[in-house]
Amino acid sequence: MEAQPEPMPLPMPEQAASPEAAAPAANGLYGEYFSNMQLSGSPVLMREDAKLDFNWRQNSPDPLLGIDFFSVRWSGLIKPEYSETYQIYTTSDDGIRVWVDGSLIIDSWTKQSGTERVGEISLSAGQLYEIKVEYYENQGDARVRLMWESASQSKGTVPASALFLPAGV
Ligand SMILES: [Ca+2]
Repeated sequence: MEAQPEPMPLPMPEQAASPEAAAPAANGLYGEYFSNMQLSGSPVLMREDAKLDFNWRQNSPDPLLGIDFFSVRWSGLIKPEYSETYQIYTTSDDGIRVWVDGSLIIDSWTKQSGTERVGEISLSAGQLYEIKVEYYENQGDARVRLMWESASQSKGTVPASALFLPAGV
């Protein structure tokens, strides 16, 4: 009997060869924009936002929306660098609420101008946690920013490198 020929390794596409293939591919969060303040009905705009650091002032995020009375839901995953308690901060005009890993850590669904809020959660380095941010603009100025801080990390906007689109987007 002849020896079985060595099987030829097939060239694999880059993605299939990587164990990370199932992981979210792109950085940022997935934004659904609604032309009302209640996140109700179908979003009029869906887009990827690399990070949440917007100051729309008295303008609109997009011509599809008005300058007032809109709302946005961002969803995706957040990956911390350290195993520590994190402070999650928002600055928003107007209302905001933030869930991380299913916990509502900031709950400020109210009319307000440029107010900072903070919530706290313990996270483990390198793990992907679900994050959801809901926001609405009533009238006048509109802004929203998502920041974080921990013992090893100074306060700053959560960078795109720590944010991932939800699966299936
Ligand atoms: Ca406002």
